[in-house]
Amino acid sequence: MGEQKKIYCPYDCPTVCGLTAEISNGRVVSVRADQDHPVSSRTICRKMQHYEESIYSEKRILTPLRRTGKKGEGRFEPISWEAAVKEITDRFKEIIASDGPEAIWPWTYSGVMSVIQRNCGDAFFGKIGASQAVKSLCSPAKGAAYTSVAGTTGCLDPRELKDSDFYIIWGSNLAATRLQTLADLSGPAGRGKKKVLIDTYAGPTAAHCDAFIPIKAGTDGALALAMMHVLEAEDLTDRAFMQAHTEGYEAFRKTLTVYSPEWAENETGVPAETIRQLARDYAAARAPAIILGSGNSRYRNGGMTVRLIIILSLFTGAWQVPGGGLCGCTPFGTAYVDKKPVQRPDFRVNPARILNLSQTASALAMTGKDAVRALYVYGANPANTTSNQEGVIKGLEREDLFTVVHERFMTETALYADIILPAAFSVEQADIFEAYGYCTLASAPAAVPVYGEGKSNWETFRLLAEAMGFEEPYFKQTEEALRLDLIDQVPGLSDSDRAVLKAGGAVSMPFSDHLKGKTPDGRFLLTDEKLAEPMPRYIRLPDEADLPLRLVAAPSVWTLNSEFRDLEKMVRGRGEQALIMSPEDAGARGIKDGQKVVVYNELARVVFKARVREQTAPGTVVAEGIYRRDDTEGGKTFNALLREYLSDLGKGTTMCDNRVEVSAL
Ligand SMILES: Nc1nc2c(c(=O)[nH]1)N[C@H]1C(S)=C(S)[C@@H](COP(=O)(O)OP(=O)(O)OC[C@H]3O[C@@H](n4cnc5c(=O)[nH]c(N)nc54)[C@H](O)[C@@H]3O)O[C@H]1N2
Ligand SMILES: Nc1nc2c(c(=O)[nH]1)N[C@H]1C(S)=C(S)[C@@H](COP(=O)(O)OP(=O)(O)OC[C@H]3O[C@@H](n4cnc5c(=O)[nH]c(N)nc54)[C@H](O)[C@@H]3O)O[C@H]1N2
Ligand code: SF4
Ligand SMILES: [Mo]
Repeated sequence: MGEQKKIYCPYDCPTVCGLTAEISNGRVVSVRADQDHPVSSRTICRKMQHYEESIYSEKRILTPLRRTGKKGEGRFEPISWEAAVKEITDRFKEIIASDGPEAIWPWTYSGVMSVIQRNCGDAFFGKIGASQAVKSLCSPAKGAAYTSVAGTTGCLDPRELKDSDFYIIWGSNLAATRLQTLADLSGPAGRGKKKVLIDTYAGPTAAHCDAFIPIKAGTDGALALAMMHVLEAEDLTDRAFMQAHTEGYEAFRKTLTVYSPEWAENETGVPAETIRQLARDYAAARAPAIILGSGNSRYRNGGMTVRLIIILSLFTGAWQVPGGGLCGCTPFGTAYVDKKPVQRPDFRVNPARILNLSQTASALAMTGKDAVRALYVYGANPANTTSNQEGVIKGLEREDLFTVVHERFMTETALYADIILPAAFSVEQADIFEAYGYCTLASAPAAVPVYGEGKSNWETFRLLAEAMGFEEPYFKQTEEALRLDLIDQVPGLSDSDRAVLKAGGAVSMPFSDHLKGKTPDGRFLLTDEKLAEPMPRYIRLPDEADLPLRLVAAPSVWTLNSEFRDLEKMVRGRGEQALIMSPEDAGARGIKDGQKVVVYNELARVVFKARVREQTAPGTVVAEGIYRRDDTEGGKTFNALLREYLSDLGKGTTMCDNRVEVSAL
């Protein structure tokens, strides 16, 4: 047996599972669930069970590369780090001199979620004065809505769900994205307790639930309002709680009379009787928990929808009892680790413009003095994760755009780079990990030397800073020194927990106190004067009438955004890019299960394989996962169909809110 070291899953997943890596001759030879981990000791997902295969994959990029072919063609030659750093910083200096620093746009999102590697680019690009970004790819609408109602109050840690007696899983595919939570609900803690899933289609989580309610995409606000209508009409609201702990209840409840279950049936496709029963079951429970995913926030009305669901979670006073209330994400409300020592907002030399990642195609199409002249992509794959894929690729093809991609694999985006820098894997870099779905904190030093010539984000920015002539001591630190410093600064840790983190380990943090409303006056805000829509109400999505179906993005159990597509087993298990549709919608178009179909709107035509499934909400078509462009017909994936709309709150993605039509190929 080789040496054992604790490592952590670095990906954008709520758990940050702990793994034990077996290390032999400086290489990871296997990984398994860390038996000491406060959340994930039982199991880790199938995707991470052979992490070593990704780390030492023959597909991994091992040296810096310079483009020799046309953009997108994929022809590169190896170059040294010295040459790559010189070429990048020479170009940056030229562009700053000719067009100003805002012509440089760093593009990063969630490839690596750990504190140092995710955030360190901000210091470098702030010092340059580069353009900034609205980081909008995931769930800003959900975050903004939660903050509006609950401020920085924490919500339920999933470990508290053992005390709940009724579960509504609302727009979350637990079997893919919250495996540990699903294990709890399906195990002794959840046995005999009713679990209701509300989603647009019966994904893999449905089999674990007692009831499944298919709902038309983007209409959850109507369901929440109708449930509150029933609670009011049948005198099931905890009025004393609402009066004492919320702001705006009396005015809001008067608006509920129009939202009858019959009205909501028409909007949502959920039968009025089902809505009534759900509201009654919810009110009858002592400690009901709403487990809220991000799905229903990714709409032009997503912020409002989330506000309404959070308000519903307050209506019966559930937040007062253990296990009752809302299990969203970020149960600790705010973060444990102060990011400022990593991001260094004080380095920023200008109030640079802020471009939205969900509108990258438009940003790259700007010309003249607004043109983006250099794009620096790290920890992200914009050619396949944001809106208007064709538009993004058109931008990446521009000969006058200098593109650097810091990556581990030859992604769709890397194919368009002028310079590719090889990235390190999480086990090869030091960092701190805040789980966004649990109250846990973890940290680990680098466990093995870097394979090939890869470098961490931190090391890369250090080299670039040196070549730019930046003298700040910040850029001279090692990531390991910074890691230890940051751990020293975490407030409220015991000495022993601090020692565990420094040595490499995970600690449990206190659960949030849900009733200490951390809003300005300690009360939850039903009405919020700071918003364009202070009074919550139903906002019907606009109907692009000629395109009758709404296209929804869902996660795959086999992959995580662009991650794990290097593993053949995952790619095979997942199969072809597929479109899940209801028998009604398929029948009306003469489409049979397994047949090839083309999904189209004014942006693109994309080929999928039809999967006709019962219990898919009519009018809604769903596709799981992000596919490789070269595994699809015509190189177009789901994201080619996404318009650049933004959500009502948080300027976030609307990746579930796009009208399309489908026809047999
Ligand atoms: N295996 C795996 N794990 C992952 C990911 C992955 O891709 N694969 N992604 C990771 C990332 S980046 C994130 S942000 C988290 C997300 O995790 P969660 O926030 O928990 O959300 P998801 O599990 O993605 O589930 C979203 C669900 O919402 C549904 N949905 C869409 N529109 C609506 C609607 O209008 N109403 C309702 N009721 N449901 C709707 C979708 O069909 C989908 O099933 O998971 C992370 N974990
Ligand atoms: N169709 C569709 N589109 C989606 C989604 C969907 O479910 N369906 N999900 C959306 C959501 S919720 C999200 S969060 C976004 C995510 O979108 P992105 O943030 O673009 O994330 P990924 O696609 O996972 O790409 C991350 C890349 O970072 C690289 N990487 C990993 N670790 C490191 C590192 O330490 N350093 C560097 N430099 N690179 C690293 C990986 O190899 C990977 O190629 O996608 C969104 N887009
Ligand atoms: S991807 Fe999610 S479930 Fe899998 S190991 Fe990582 S944190 Fe755990
Ligand atoms: Mo995400």
